[in-house]
This record gives sequence, structure tokens and C-alpha cells, in this order.
Amino acid sequence: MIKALIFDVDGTLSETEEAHRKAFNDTFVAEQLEWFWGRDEYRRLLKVAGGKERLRYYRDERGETHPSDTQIQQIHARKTERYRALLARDEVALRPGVKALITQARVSGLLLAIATTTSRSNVEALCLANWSKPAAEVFDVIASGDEVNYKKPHPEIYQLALERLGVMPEDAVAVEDSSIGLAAARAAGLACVVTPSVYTEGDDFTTARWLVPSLDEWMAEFRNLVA
Ligand code: XBP
Ligand code: MG
Repeated sequence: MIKALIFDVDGTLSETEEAHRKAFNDTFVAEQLEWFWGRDEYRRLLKVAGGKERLRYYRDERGETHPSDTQIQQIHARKTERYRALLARDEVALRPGVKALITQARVSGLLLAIATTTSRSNVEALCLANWSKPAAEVFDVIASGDEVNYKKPHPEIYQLALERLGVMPEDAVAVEDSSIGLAAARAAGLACVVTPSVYTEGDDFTTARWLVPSLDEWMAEFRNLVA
């Protein structure tokens, strides 16, 4: 029987990427930066995990030197503020099956963790919007992008979550929506269930143990795993 579930956040718990994209674009306007990320552009840029890394990658790709790395830190901080405001205002809903799976996992005595590229404050905003609780009251362990040196597809974030859980990789399952998240989970030795999201539909998920449109459709498998 497995002991823990480790959840990705963006695209997995919720379709948050449109709110991230809007927060980036609003910040570009506020910073008088003539950048705009349309949906196709953003899909391509999502292959770079992490907002700061994505901003630096885009600048470098355009052969520009402005904004500097220091300015990118500030732009990203402003984007995070904007993202939190959007979540508080619009209430980005959880994906189908997420709440039920988390409730069922608790009933079955499992530990619950987060392994995300995004920052801790964004996890808090999502939990407050959807559970009306701080993240630590929903999850036992939270490993976020601001705590690691290397972002997904590097396994560091999953290794950190496993270490904090005190669980071996073979005793846990990762829940992901993207090929880079899946690669990170697999590199940490975890089996992974993938629910593709609007921005990751069509990615290569051949190394996933399970591939389902939504977590609703994984519930029967999950019950077998904890039976
Ligand atoms: C997905 C991401 C994130 C968000 C932006 O994270 O790549 O970088 O797009 O978040 P995950 P920040 O799927 O691992 O949750 O701007 O806060 O970095
Ligand atoms: Mg994701």
C-alpha cells in the first residue's frame, strides 16, 4: 500500500496558467515593457519551468539585455502580487476530482505533499481560495520552487518533498500535468499519474504509470492502491 501522494500545483490542482499568463502580461504593461505573451507563445515558454527563469529565457532569446537579472527579480515579485490578487478575485477552481481524491487520501491515512515550481505564496493563495485554509492545513509537506536550486525536470523538488515526508519513492505516487513534471517525478523514482491540462495536452507522457483526463477517472485505481 502506498503511503503518500505528492501533487504538482499549476495545471494539476487547478488550471492556473491563464492567471499566471495574465499576471505576466499585466506586469509587462505596468513596467512599460513591450512584451506580450499570447497563448501559443506561452505554451512554448512553459517548457521553461519557473517564472523568473521563463523571463530570463525570453529576454535572452530576443537577444536583449534589458531587463537586467535584478530587474527580472522585481518584475517577478510584482507578477506574483498580481497573480495573488487575480486568484483572490477570480477564484481559480480546482480541477475535477482533486478535492475528492484529497479527502479520500486523508480517510485512507495517506500523507499529502506539494512539489511545485511556483512559489510558496502562490500555493497559499490557491489553498485559501479553494479550501479557505492555509496550505499547511491541507498538506503535510510543501516543497516549493523558491526552496530548490534546480527546477523541474530536475528531480530536486520531488526529492525534497520525499525527504520531508520521510517516505521512500516506491511508497508514493506523484500527480502531474506536464512532461517536465513527469520527468522530474520519474527521475526521483516515483510512479506518476498524469492528467494533461490545457497547456500540456499533446505532451509526451509515455513514462506515466497512469494517464487519465481527470482525477475523477483515477479514483478506482487509487482505491486499489490503498486497499
Ligand atoms: C508550473 C510553472 C510555474 C508557473 C509560474 O509550475 O512552470 O512556473 O507557470 O510560476 P508547477 P512562478 O506545474 O510545477 O506547479 O512565476 O511563480 O514561478
Ligand atoms: Mg504543472
